[in-house]
Amino acid sequence: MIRAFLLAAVLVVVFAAPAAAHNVTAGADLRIAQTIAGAEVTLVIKGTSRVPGPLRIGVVAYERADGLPVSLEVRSLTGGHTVTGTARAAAEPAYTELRVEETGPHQLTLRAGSEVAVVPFRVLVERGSAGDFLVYGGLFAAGLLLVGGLLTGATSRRGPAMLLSAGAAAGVTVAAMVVVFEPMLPPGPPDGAAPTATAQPAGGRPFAQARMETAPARPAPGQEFTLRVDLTDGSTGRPVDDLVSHHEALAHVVVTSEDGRYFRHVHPLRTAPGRLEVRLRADRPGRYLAYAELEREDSGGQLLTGGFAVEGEPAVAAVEETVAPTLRPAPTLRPAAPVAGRPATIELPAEGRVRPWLGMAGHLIVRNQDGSFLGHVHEMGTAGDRLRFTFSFPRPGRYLAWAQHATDGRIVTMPFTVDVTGPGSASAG
Ligand SMILES: [Cu+2]
Repeated sequence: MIRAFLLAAVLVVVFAAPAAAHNVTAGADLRIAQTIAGAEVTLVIKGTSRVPGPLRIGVVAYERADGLPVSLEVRSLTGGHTVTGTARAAAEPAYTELRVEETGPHQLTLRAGSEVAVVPFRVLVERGSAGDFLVYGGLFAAGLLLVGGLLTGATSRRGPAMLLSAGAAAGVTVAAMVVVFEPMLPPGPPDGAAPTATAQPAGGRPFAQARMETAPARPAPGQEFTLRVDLTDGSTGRPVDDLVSHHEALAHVVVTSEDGRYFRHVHPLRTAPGRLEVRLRADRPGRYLAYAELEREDSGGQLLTGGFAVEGEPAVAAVEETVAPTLRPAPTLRPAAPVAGRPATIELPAEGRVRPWLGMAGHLIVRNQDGSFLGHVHEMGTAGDRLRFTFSFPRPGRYLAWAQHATDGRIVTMPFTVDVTGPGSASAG
């Protein structure tokens, strides 16, 4: 009987579905960076433990976003129940409470300025685990049997009293065993989880294929345009709509001009299934390179590339872009002449108080001159007002690099170049 019970419990946990992508659970908040209305924000949906109950949603301001009004709409995709509210972006946002009626798939529609993003997510609530059931069940049964044993013992019927006490001991043993072994077992699926996929391709889902284009097709300098990334599944050709939040965003898009004077690190909005869009402006004509870093559920991270051209006379604002980089101190490199294929340390002072952004203190993005290589690493956890990165440049040559961190109301971008020597050449040390 007990063995059957334990076996059933083990089967329940072994066949439990793995946790899915955009989940709002009791333990974890869902954080998604968005570039919207010319501002950089992070949408936060707080984890919830009670459904029906309030879902708390806030908008953290990072750049040109303080006080930005955002309208919110949460809709249940199973019941259709819809609630609306408003939020204001702030460094420490006040959370808007929207009541959800059920667990399962939902979508959040976010509107700011003239832009709209639709973020799919799941509301999950942890069920009591099979282990909890066994612990409480075991203790409850033990308690009943013990009382029974004492009562029968008191009426001096030895045989039945022994039997009941033995049962009580077994109940306590089951409970104790579960307490000891349960931490080693994976938790069961929470309420509202996606049903386990039956036909999962072996080795995970294929990588997404991207088509990157701009609207209008030939943006003019100084004119706002939309960079659109359409993602399709390589095998089925259908839109890819299963991106997982990866470093707190559905996709990280880096756009640079060929010469590296233009740099944007943005977080496009999901505007339709498989479609990501971000509004940009470039002040100089020329060729631009775009990279999208994203992760498909059950597939791993990938880097997609594309490009577009800006045509026409340079816009007036183009002047300011070239001034800023020359004012910054050069970073400290160790070794002073980095060698291809070996780790180099890059250290530079932060500008102001460092606020975590995208889950990290600092980000370093590195591109080679022709744009065929793009690397991205994170700050090493240096205390104080310095940022330190370790990066292994793949080949000799000149690299364009941008170190980024968030501070109060602003994202600081520090561009610099690094010359990397081959392993054979003498190091200037
Ligand atoms: Cu990013």
